[in-house]
Amino acid sequence: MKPGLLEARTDEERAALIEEGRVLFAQSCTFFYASQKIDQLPPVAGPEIAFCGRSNVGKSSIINALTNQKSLARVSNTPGRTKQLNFFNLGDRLTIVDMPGYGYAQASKSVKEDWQGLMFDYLRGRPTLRRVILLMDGRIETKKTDLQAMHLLRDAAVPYQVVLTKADDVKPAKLAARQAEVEEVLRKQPGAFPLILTTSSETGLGLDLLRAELATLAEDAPAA
Ligand SMILES: Nc1nc2c(ncn2[C@@H]2O[C@H](COP(=O)(O)OP(=O)(O)OP(=O)(O)O)[C@@H](O)[C@H]2O)c(=O)[nH]1
Ligand SMILES: [Mg+2]
Repeated sequence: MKPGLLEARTDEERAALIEEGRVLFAQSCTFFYASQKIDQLPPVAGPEIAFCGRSNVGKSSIINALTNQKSLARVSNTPGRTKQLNFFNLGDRLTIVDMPGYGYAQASKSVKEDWQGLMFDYLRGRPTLRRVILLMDGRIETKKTDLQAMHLLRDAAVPYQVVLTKADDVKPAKLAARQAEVEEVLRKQPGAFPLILTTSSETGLGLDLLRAELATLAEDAPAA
């Protein structure tokens, strides 16, 4: 893994990382696989990252926003929109996975168990998975299902990073309190990456930093 934002010592180093992120995400990004079952995953290829989080937290939206594409991943007001693991290829340098959301109250018990099973099998069995981006809503407090996801990630030994979403829809003071709350939660969670990013897919806030961080996990650009 290459040094990321936490290791950047100067403004120049930080700017260089942001530029790498911009260049990576300016590549074309295409959907290439949907899997409903764990024995139907696409073959393991290059480095992979996955977006996970509660239903409706904004996983599909942030994939669209990061890649500057309006309808690459399907977004919906109805929670539970994404029902499979959807795989996207970003410039042959990074595979991005959109995961189904958890914590959807109306889901049946069997659907919830299927989700947990699929997610855990995927997380454990994917050697190229570099990091999971665990999205948490910037407007509401940490839920029990978020803690369960953290435990699943810990048990699967997959490094994960928390990213807060929907920052445009919350007052700054409340957002700051939410951030402090998440920091406190993560202090007790081994395996969480120490940098929390705050984002909005509506305004683009924080997306340059997330692109920069993800670029450190991608395959190097081919030599020109
Ligand atoms: N205000 C605001 N709304 C957002 C933002 N990101 C997503 N939304 C809205 O939140 C809703 C859910 O977004 P999705 O991207 O479909 O959420 P998801 O996590 O993929 O949901 P599932 O696939 O059901 O698990 C949609 O109505 C989006 O428009 C954001 O940054 N700000
Ligand atoms: Mg979705």
